[in-house]
Amino acid sequence: MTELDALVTAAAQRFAQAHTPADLENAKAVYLGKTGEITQQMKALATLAPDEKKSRGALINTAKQAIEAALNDRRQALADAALNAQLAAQALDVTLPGRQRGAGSLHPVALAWERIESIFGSMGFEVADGPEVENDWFNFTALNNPPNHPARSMQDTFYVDLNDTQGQPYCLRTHTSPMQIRHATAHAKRYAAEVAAGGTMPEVRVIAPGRTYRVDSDATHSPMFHQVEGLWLGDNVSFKDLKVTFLNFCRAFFEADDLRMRFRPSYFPFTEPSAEIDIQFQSGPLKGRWLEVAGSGQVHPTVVRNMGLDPERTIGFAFGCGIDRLAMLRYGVSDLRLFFDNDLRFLSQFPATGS
Ligand code: 2U9
Repeated sequence: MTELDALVTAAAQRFAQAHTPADLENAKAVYLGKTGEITQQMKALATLAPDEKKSRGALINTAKQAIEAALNDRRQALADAALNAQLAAQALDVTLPGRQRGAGSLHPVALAWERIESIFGSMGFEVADGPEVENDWFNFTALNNPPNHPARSMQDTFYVDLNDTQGQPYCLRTHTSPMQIRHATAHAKRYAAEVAAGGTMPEVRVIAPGRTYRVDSDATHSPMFHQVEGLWLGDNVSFKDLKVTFLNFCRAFFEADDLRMRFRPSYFPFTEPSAEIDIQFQSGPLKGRWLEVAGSGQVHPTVVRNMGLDPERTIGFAFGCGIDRLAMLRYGVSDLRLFFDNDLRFLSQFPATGS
């Protein structure tokens, strides 16, 4: 082995021992740097005769190329190793399931709301809509609750700093009745000409679910809560219809065919006579207890007249109940505040669609 062959072998071994790019650059300097072995050999050519210089120069060049080739091989090997290490560190399991967007779920009050609309829908009730900020007429006066009437204090509410055309401040509605007043008033207007010509007024059969507001805040009351009211008016709609309608609704809503119901006399300005409605489960954790779930009554003649209908010809009933309360009973929730805490541990227990 010539001295140059030995140099190439030594360089290759030295490069093989370099495990980082920095080590490799240091090793390169030993052979190919300004004061490196090959450079020394080149400088030594100057002392040789021209013939020898040529052949010796060719041999040195061959050795230099071999060292450069070994250097490049080692550079490539280190780069490959670094890439493999990086790939191993960032191991990607392409068989893992993709990250999906959470489907979310419906709020229990929304679930109860959907259920209420669907059950009353199956009994021929339309769904009314209307504003949450109301004027005095629709929220109070039309409902036989005139200014300064003591019954207004039953429904203390929030007022908006703006007066309506009668000089009364707008308020956040205290019940969903204004929606029914609006619905029935439009209905009466729509059929007024037919009635004047001797025809009969088609019946009003509507529910009004929605947000309502009162100045009330404790474990069982929230300043914002949800109500559903029902209104069924016609020329021969009686308390019997109220009993059947509400009993069927409760049995369907709670999926309890043996659920019992009772009426207790009560007072509301907009109904006369009025009654509280209690229900009793025959099984389950609430078995045997009478639970108050709604107020109801025959719509007061003044209210019928305020909707543009003739109380001598049109009669019927109304009821009102809290959707939050129905949801608590259906889903076994003991604290109303859970509905408004926004805690996902609670909310994610409910299904994504109506139940
Ligand atoms: C019109 C006429 C009458 C709706 C009614 C009640 C009785 C009632 C409360 C129950 C608990 C509200 O959720 S609650 O706080 N409601 O007791 N509501 S009768 O009467 C009407 C509605 C509309 C035109």
